[in-house]
Amino acid sequence: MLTPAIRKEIARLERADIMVGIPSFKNAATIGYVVRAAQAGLVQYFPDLRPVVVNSDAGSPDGTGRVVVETEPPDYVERILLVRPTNKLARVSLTYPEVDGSGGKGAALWTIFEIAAALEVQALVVVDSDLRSILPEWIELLAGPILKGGYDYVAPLYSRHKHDGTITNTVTYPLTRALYGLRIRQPIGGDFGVSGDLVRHYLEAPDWTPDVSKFGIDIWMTTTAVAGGFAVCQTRLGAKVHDPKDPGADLGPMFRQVVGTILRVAVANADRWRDVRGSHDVPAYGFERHADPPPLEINVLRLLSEFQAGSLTMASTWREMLAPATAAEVLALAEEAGTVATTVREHLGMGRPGTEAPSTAAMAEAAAAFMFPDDLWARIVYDLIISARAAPEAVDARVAALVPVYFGRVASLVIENRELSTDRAEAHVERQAREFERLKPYLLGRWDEAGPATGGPSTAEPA
Ligand SMILES: Nc1nc2c(ncn2[C@@H]2O[C@H](COP(=O)(O)OP(=O)(O)OP(=O)(O)O)[C@@H](O)[C@H]2O)c(=O)[nH]1
Ligand SMILES: [Mg+2]
Repeated sequence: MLTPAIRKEIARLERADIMVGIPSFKNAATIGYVVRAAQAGLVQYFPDLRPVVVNSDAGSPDGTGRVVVETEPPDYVERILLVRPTNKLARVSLTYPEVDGSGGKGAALWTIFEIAAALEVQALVVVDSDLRSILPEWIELLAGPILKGGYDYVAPLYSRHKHDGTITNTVTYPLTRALYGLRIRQPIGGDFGVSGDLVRHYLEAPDWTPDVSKFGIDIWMTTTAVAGGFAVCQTRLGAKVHDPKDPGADLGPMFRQVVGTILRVAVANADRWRDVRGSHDVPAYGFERHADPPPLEINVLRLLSEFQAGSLTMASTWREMLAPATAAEVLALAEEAGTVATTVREHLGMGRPGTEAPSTAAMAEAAAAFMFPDDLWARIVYDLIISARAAPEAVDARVAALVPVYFGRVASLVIENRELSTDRAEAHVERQAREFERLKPYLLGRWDEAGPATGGPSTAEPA
């Protein structure tokens, strides 16, 4: 599956102990800094190991790969840090092939896994190419637990702005915690440490899908590690500053790929979560960090409007994928979202010529009447697991129909947290996660009711 060019690189490099893998797609503006930070981290913290940096690029037209090859070489790092490493750092940028016809971040990582396995690395560190807050220390923080602590999977801990990380806060964190019993706060953070053993396990996993080739990769890596019984820890990285996204504008496809993947993997791993009750803390590595992440603006009005608009076109899908009581509550709430959206528009005089776009805070204040309850959201997500088991072929369509409902849920959190500090907003994420745990019997009840005849573990083809 590797291209001849990649095979040639592997033959040239032969072996490595530690590898930093960087997936990219049109990141010419930011990847140079990430590469220099990775090089500096390898040279400073692991001067006795054989290090390699691999950029796995989508064939970006903006010259991302060229930036990687032309940025200051490792000797620059040796000069500024006054370190003489035992081994020369190798640096590669290559174009990854698609996996079964699908390209994306996950396909980029598949190539990174193949190279890491071929070079027999002990630790693989993966970092995003749009990071602005990465420091050399991150390489130690992500690889240290593997090389020194015997861990297999290192998930990041960041300080994120209270309105950032909405897919994490509403789905991947509470669901991973309630299903598998592990409080992994950033299961799709994008910056990870992976042991050589776990890399080989990934390459043998039978459940790679087109969504995993895209943004499903992060939750797939985390869940595959957890379900496989690998030793998992977290590491304190400070703030995550990167190209941020407004959930209403940018996150639709990412939501579908992440949530589609978490549902399919949940169905396949029912034996791993059926008997889990409650949850445990996951050990955290690294010194405490206090960092102020940059603020993020969210268009609350747009989220509410999309929720209401969704009810007009997707009501029948909502009724198919949700339990009758859940569907009725969602439809009533969508109507309310429409009413509140109208109030917000009138209150802020929007649509009149010459009026500026209002701030997140102003929109949230005007929409203060809107509330999407925690328990309803938890039952929705659980209903989707049941639906994914009963109709695996309908997962994509149903997760797409969930997007406006998710917008409603995000709007509610932004409104509720509009005046709160990051810590107080965090308490609401915890409250929601406890609600997922409390309602797990609801999931188990529906799962058992459906019985073994309607589905069972999926039978995905090996990748
Ligand atoms: N090779 C490759 N890399 C990709 C592709 N899409 C995204 N990436 C990389 O994956 C990393 C994460 O992508 P982002 O778009 O920043 O997504 P994110 O930071 O996880 O998402 P948010 O937290 O919601 O902002 C970056 O390094 C991207 O360059 C792709 O199609 N191919
Ligand atoms: Mg990013």
